[in-house]
Amino acid sequence: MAKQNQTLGEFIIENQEEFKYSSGELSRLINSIRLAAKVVNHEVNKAGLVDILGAAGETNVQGEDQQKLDVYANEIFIKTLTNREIVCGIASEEEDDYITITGRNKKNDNKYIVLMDPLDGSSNIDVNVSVGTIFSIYRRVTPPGTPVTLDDFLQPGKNQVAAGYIVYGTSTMIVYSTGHGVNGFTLNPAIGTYYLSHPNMQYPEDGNIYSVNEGNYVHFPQGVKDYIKYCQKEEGNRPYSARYIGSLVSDFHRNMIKGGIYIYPNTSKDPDGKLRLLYECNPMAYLAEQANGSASNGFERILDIQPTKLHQRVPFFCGSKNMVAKAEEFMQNSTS
Ligand code: AHM
Ligand code: MG
Repeated sequence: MAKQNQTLGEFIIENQEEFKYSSGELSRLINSIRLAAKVVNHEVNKAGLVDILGAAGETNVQGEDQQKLDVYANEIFIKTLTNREIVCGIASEEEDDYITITGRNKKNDNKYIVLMDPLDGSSNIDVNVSVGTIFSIYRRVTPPGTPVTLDDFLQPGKNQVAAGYIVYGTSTMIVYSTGHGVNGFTLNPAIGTYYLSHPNMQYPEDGNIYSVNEGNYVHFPQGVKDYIKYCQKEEGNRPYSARYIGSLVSDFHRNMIKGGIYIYPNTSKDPDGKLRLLYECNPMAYLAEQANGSASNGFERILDIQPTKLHQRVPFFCGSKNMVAKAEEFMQNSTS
């Protein structure tokens, strides 16, 4: 049960037994993420002060320039989880392949794997706009004590045991779920403690915000074009407001609180969309469903999709239930 004024540390301990496989391992894992997030937060917050902005001179697996803070956040999360020997494998947007963690005695009995986007929306850093970390946690499917395999990572999103994000915004927050609703914790930077500020977060069933990069309109499938026209039509509680930060975590966070839909569809240029299934869409879809929202690729529930590749992309429609259902209706009734 969520209590006001609780710290994240207290909340993790008090709610540990709600988790069906509870052995304390998942709690320790979330604790490690909490710690790494504090370190990254500290660095993100000083981004404007020191000369650490700009591309690090490396290109990631998607062919994108990496910003220095992406590299930094990636290292911090990986180091924190590896040093604590708390997981048996990690996959990250910034790593071509998954990482096997063998532990000091070359054996690893940990049950969990983590997939993450250590710093999403990093093109926003240069202009002082919120960015986020996204994480997704599964139990491994291969036997403990053996090295992880790709099968451990290619699980459908419905197998997630926990997921969450950190938003480095006007305040820094951790929002996560272990399958018992979604709770949000705000960092008090003066003392480095996260307090429960948003217990039991819920998407309103309906909303009046649509979030999509309309600059790509000409490349959108007809169903998305039709849905956008529907959003803009004067009728009932429409036209809706258009709000698009271009930082998934922030757009999702606002829509969950206010009611809205986020769309990153397939386009004629990117037939699978832009966002990554395993460490962007699945964790957000898990949180959306835990908060009474929904997430789809336009035709199918995101959490039901069987992944085939670590860095697979997927069209993404996520938000208030009735809005996602309406967008799906437009997608399914259009021919192109
Ligand atoms: P990134 O992983 O390279 O940061 O890209 C993901 C980001 C999302 O946070 C955001 O919603 C989307 O890309 C914005 O893309 P666009 O600029 O094409 O609208
Ligand atoms: Mg990303």
